[in-house]
Amino acid sequence: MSSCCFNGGAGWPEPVVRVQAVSDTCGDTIPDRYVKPPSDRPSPIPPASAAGVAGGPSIPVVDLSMLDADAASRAVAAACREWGFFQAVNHGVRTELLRGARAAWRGFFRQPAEVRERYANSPATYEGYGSRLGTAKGGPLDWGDYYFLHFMPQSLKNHEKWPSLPPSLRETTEEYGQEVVQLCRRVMRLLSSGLGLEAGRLASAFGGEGGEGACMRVNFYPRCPQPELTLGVAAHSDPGGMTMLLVDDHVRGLQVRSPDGQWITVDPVPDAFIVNVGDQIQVLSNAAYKSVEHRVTVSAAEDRLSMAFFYNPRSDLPIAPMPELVPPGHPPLYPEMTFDEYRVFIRQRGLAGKAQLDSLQAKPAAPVPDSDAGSPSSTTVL
Ligand SMILES: O=C(O)CCC(=O)C(=O)O
Repeated sequence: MSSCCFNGGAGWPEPVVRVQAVSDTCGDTIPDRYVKPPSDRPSPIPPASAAGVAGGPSIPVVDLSMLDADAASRAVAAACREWGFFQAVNHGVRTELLRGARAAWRGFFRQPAEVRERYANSPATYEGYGSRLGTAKGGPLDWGDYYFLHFMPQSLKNHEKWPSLPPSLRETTEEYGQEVVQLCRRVMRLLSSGLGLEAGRLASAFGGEGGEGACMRVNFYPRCPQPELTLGVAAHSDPGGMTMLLVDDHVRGLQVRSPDGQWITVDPVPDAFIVNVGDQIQVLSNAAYKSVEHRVTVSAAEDRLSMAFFYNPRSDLPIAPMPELVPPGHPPLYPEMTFDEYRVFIRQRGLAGKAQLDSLQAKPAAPVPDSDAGSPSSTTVL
């Protein structure tokens, strides 16, 4: 294989192979490292309208332009209590901006390998162009490359670490991030009201507007000759506060665990955001809102791009169930832990569906030493 496929060194335990290069060279058979155990493999994906149009279960669609704020808050809260996910339409982020951001990032993944490799990431910070999560030598790999960057706090944001090609990317990503942060703040107010709390309560638990954290992972899933054997991202819940996901309108891939435990394929509504609750909001809401497992399937016919914008609490604030939500006479469901501590906890145990959060339930928080490379505040890529 040519050197363009590798990013040797840089702190990884073995050379990093770009999935784009594997897709171009592997023919009809994917390498073993990408093959999932039978229990994790996706079942055949039904054709595009089967879930939505044929009336199968699906994540709710919420129109955020509703004038009645109580109705909007009830709809968002109901979706997050039951599914932990919804699609937000009329969300206020300009259509030309989100289409421009998607196009700019597609443009990056179409750059020649030597341009992309200028931004190759390392496990110390994960910032930049990457192809793996975790540092276990010989560990399983997902069928996807990604780009990870920080947006907030300002002290972690560095445009120089964002791709300079295509030329529109930095400015478009900056504008896009600013509008998505406004949307996150609005949804936080709806989520607060939906818990019967004052609208700013969740935001203050996150450190107040301006104190929050935000980062973005742009995923690129190349075409895959054996999509039934692998996943673009293995099952996980998001460790942070809330995720605003923008996906390709015409390629399906996201699967969400339904309330009755089935994997449901999401039919994307064009230009909608797929919003989901992360572990920190599950903790703060004392499990009223659910941080639900999801995963990504890949396609033999088309590549797919998605942009996951993670909106998080300030990383050094203690996060615990809000006392107003803990029934008298019952202990809170989770121990107090900062988001920094939680990320270290996850990094030490690896990604395992919902296992991390479940393992914390009703147990005292064990102090977790940070033995990994890099600072925990800059390492979460999920
Ligand atoms: O690509 C998708 O649809 C979802 C991506 C995702 O779950 C993630 O980046 O954490």
